[in-house]
Amino acid sequence: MNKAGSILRPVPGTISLTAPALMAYNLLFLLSCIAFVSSSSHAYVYPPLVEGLSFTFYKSTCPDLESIVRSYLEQLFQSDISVASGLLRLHFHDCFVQGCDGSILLDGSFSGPDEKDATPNLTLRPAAFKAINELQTLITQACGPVVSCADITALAARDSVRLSGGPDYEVPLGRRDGLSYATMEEVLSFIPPPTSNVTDLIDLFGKLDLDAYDLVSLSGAHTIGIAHCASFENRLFPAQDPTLDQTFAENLYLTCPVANTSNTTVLDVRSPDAFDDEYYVDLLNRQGLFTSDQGLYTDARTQPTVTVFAVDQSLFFEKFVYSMTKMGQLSVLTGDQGEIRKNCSAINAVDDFLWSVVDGDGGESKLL
Ligand code: HEM
Ligand SMILES: *[C@@H]1O[C@H](CO)[C@@H](O)[C@H](O)[C@H]1NC(C)=O
Ligand SMILES: *[C@@H]1O[C@H](CO)[C@@H](O)[C@H](O)[C@H]1NC(C)=O
Ligand SMILES: *[C@@H]1O[C@H](CO)[C@@H](O)[C@H](O)[C@H]1NC(C)=O
Ligand SMILES: *[C@@H]1O[C@H](CO)[C@@H](O)[C@H](O)[C@H]1NC(C)=O
Ligand SMILES: CC(=O)N[C@H]1CO[C@H](CO)[C@@H](O)[C@@H]1O
Repeated sequence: MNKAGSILRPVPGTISLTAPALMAYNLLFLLSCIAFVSSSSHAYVYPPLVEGLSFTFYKSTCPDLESIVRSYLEQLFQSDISVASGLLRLHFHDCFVQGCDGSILLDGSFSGPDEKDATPNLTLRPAAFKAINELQTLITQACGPVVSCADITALAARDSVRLSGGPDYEVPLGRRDGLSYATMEEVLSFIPPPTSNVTDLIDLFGKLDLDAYDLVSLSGAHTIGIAHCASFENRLFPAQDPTLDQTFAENLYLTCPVANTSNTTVLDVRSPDAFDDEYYVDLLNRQGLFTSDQGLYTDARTQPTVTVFAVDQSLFFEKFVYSMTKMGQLSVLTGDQGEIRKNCSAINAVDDFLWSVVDGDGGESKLL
């Protein structure tokens, strides 16, 4: 837990965190929370659940759901751990654009441009979409068409975190799948560019009722995964961003010698595949990759949280679980809203739909 050595070395000016400060932080965090759920491994604190979602939603209709997802991903990650970061990011993009309704998964063949084709989504990984579709096939074989693609995406994100070494938390379930595509305009206005400063980010997160503390903890997802040069080139060309650590910058120039290459590098230089708090240690060392990452340490409003997470991984995990659960409930469809997609890549055909109405699952309102 004590990373003081690595933190203090390249940082000009020492940050000292007293035990009382940490305790106050913990207390503040606990006081601001409502629901407790205990799992075998750890009890996390969750925000209030949206009406219609519950931790036991599929208990009778698909009791093996979570073990199906977990064991499929365990196997997949053994051959390719990089899909984990792809799946985590998929859930983020799904939730930020018109709510966690699985619309990110839709192929564009139905009614125009889909979330996958919009600019920030150019870099979503095909392997992650494939994993969701394969999971859905397995789940449908076991339980019938009862589990939404939005829920599968949320569970896959949780297991990606867990299987990369992060917290094992419970996911409220019961989301329904959306019936419409997000427009390119919506995608561009809700997925922040990596060149964002903290003011931009706080404003955007605020529109979704996420606060600056959520911003810092959710950005911790950048503890796994990769980025293309295009996402951080603004810090290299035409001139080097003075907030970059010099050695780190030199290595970035090796990966991206000129603008417009398609090379990639890892988001967390210390432990690229491990879900841990080293991302925050990177920031303290001026080794954050994006302007949006490094700004969290430069900006006085978010710096204290970065500093605390860098030395207290358990607190980061607790807060990450809390913020992920908030994010995972953004504008969800529940009850008889939306549908349970038969194919995560496509809105159900009209005959599927009529079938489900005849079958009495109460979806009449969808005709409108
Ligand atoms: C705070 C605002 C955020 C910005 C500006 C941002 C931006 C980006 C960008 C530009 C990339 C790299 C794309 C590429 O070049 O390939 C990326 C990757 C990633 N982001 Fe974020 N992101 C943000 C928040 C989040 C959140 C909230 C999550 C999840 C909870 C997340 C999870 C990820 C993951 C896991 C990757 C790696 C993907 C991979 O390896 O394929 N990000 N992000
Ligand atoms: C943040 O960036 C926006 C543009 O995205 C700019 O208008 C604003 O002045 C910047 N704010 C600060 C404090 O740098
Ligand atoms: C990055 O791309 C350039 C040109 O596309 C290539 O010459 C260079 O070797 C690449 N560097 C790395 C580290 O992959
Ligand atoms: C990179 O490519 C874009 C167009 O794709 C171009 O506008 C820009 O000038 C290029 N940048 C450099 C440094 O070559
Ligand atoms: C699911 O929908 C997509 C997009 O319409 C289609 O390409 C794919 O073949 C479908 N998959 C199955 C198993 O029907
Ligand atoms: C602006 C931009 O880069 N748009 C791209 C988004 O992604 C699709 C493919 O997924 C590309 O065709 C677009 O050019």
